Amino acid sequence: MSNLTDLPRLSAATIAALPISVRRPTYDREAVTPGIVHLGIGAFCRAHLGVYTDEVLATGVKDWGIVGVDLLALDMRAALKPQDCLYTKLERIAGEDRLQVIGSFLDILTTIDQETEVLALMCRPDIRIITITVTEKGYCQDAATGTLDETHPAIRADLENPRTPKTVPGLLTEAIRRRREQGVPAFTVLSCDNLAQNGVTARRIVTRFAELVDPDLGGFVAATIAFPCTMVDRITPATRDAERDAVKAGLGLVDAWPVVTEPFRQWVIEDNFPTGRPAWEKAGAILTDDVHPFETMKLRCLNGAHSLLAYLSVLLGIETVAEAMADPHLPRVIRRLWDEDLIATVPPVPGTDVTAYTHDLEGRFVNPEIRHLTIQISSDGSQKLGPRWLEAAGEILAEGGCPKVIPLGVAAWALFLLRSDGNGRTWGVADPIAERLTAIAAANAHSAAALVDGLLAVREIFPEGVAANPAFHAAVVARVEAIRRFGARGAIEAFLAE
Ligand code: CS2
Repeated sequence: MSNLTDLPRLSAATIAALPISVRRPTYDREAVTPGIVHLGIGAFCRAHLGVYTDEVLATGVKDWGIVGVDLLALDMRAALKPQDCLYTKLERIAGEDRLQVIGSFLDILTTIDQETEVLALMCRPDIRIITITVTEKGYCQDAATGTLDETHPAIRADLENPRTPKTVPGLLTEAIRRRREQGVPAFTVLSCDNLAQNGVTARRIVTRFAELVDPDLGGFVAATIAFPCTMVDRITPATRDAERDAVKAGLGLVDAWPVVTEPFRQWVIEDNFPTGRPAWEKAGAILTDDVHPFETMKLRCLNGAHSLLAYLSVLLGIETVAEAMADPHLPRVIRRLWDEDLIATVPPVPGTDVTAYTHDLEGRFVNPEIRHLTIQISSDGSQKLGPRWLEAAGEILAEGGCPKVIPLGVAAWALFLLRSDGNGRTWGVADPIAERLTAIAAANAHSAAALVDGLLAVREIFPEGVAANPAFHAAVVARVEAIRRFGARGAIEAFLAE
């Protein structure tokens, strides 16, 4: 942590001292009241939801402030409360830093020691939307089927004690139950996570959880609660001390936890808010009837390429996406992923040429000012492989084809699970089922076929139609063998020569 003591802290009291070049809330924050509770306050939602909402508040709207809830962690509240929940958004692009102080978060709570307050807040009539960014794993779903994982230990614990929930499905269900009991109109649940059909997934998970608590409540959730889908996009890596220092220099004040992000942002939202919503379109969001094509394009083309770069980069010892894009081979590999596998699987996207979109992605990925760690993107593969690669693979296989590049990605992921390049370089595997995956990989490391058999049998990740396809299986085995025999670099070169 950088030295936080030598300058005053960013806060409502010190904000007037900011240099003129730093944008800040132009509205009276004291007059803003909460309308949104956000579950899972991390960097991404502060660079995305927080910024869009800040711009809406700047239009004079007063009743759509946000209260953030840190789930089972204390650090965001500890960082932001002393600065009146103000924080800096640092937008970085070659040679240029743009600083803006965001004011849309009014308070931060944590479920660690404020469980009662969090549930009481979620039941307030003025709270009309619950937004969520808890990453894929926060939905406690079985990734292959999308249904609630009823064997998940945290879900089981919440089902045993549904009045004191810890999980997102548990918290939402209990708040919905109490609002119903108290005669408070329902809220809308807005998932802002990178899941295919995130609203549909949230609805399925919460409805099932509620049904298990009480079948009548399950019916109530299904009949009354809106779960619009969204596509969210903004590359926002974890903040480092160097960036805290850059913000400190730019503000002349200390911000304990700024967010660093690229200039690009996109938000496509299904316009289904029976309880009202902020006019996010005033900040550039696209409100539409059908998010599906946008989300498929983003999850497959952006996130799918990110994951391929990430696993190959970890094997090659490349630390960031920008460095991967400076590699002589990797940009050509993701170009082939797009051109040969993914673009054809994306349905028509209104107003967007998907090939042009992938060229724009190249421009975003090369940004050297955004140090997006490949090891960070490698996390939670069990949750990410499905929406990013395997759904597309399943569609290609169902039509009688075989994906050309996705098997290389699956092979790289399989070898990544071995946690070592065999020459002394090691890394960690972060995944909700890391223990199981790394044990399968280690036990089958003796042969490419055994390794692939072992991993493709993990049904929560690989749907039957993909796992049981002989052509797909053989393609992954061939890629694993090539990486083993020639090293990741040699195998990539050979692949590019095909
Ligand atoms: C990344 C995403 O970490 C990851 O898995 O692919 O966080 C990505 O940066 C965002 O979805 C961009 O909108």
